[in-house]
Amino acid sequence: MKPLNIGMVGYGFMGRTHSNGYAQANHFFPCEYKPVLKAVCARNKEKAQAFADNWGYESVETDWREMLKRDDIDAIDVCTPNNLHKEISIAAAEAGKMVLCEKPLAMNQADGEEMCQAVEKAGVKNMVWYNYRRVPAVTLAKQLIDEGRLGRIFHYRANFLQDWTINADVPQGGAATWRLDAEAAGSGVTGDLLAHCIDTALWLNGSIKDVSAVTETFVKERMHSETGKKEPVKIDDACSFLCHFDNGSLGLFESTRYARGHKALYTFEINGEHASIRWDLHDLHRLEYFDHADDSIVRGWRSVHISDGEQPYMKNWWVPGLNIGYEHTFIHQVADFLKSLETGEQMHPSFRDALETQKVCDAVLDSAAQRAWKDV
Ligand code: SOE
Repeated sequence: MKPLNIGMVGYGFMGRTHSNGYAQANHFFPCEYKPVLKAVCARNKEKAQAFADNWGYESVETDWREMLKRDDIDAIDVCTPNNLHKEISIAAAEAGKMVLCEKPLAMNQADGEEMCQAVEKAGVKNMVWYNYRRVPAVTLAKQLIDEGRLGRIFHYRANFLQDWTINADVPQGGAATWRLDAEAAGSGVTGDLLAHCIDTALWLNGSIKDVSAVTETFVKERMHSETGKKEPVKIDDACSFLCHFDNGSLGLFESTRYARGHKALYTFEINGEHASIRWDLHDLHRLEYFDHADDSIVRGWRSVHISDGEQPYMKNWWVPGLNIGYEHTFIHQVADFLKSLETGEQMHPSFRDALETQKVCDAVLDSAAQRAWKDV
């Protein structure tokens, strides 16, 4: 087996999901390439060492620039807050490393464009961790749409609802709450949650032409972990937008961190001329499917349990009837990346694909700020 030596920058929640993906992929998806956990990099050496010990990283670095100098590292996994994605990704590409970057790609479209140019100029493999594409039920939705089973698409509806920032005492900034700090995150729910919905939508339903959005920041001031003072909150707590897709369908998207009772409810529904599909992250191994061609006396929504070997990814897992979950999306993403190294095919979503999502996010935020429709 050929080693793929990984150097990871950052070690938070996403560091864990990716590390698990690297550890598991070869067990279930045989491939020429095998990830080797060479180094994890973080400013706090003790914490990085504890992470390395837990996940089996061979070494620890405290300066990512030092990691880029190492000849024993092939790929850099960027798991930092969003404001560091650009600098690290560009430097990694210039050092000839493959770059696997957490979502969203960048703080904005201009930065994303520079990142695309850097990886393309260096000719290095790249991908962005929009993991929900690789939920088997979502991949099956793609297959059904590509087979034409839905026919002409009329409506695309998506929500991503959470409730973890309702308490005004949650600070902005800091390891666990940098997503509330505009300096670190760029935006709020738009870049964090809607970006997932947009990535899936562009993949399933094609490009978005224009958007009309509204955002709200419900808690106007929060303690900043760096200054220790209450500072204005500059991220969007909630964002909803309407859009036209280039295929003529209408889109309706909503995201918030203020939907009491919802921790991470990502749902979408797509209505076509012949059939509709809907999916719900809290029941992620099911795809609901309504086919108008069914015999009318039994016509209705089917709840398809995704565990059969003929369904995407499932032949590599247990036996029919036994389902898999959230962490497997990252295992699938690693497995597909390793396969792309073997076949030489382009991995998706690439930096370029993720730039398309970034463009929609920017248009959404501009639209909300200017109270106007915006072309993407
Ligand atoms: C935010 O709470 C978050 O962890 C996102 O950052 C992830 O991308 C999403 O998958 C789950 O929610």
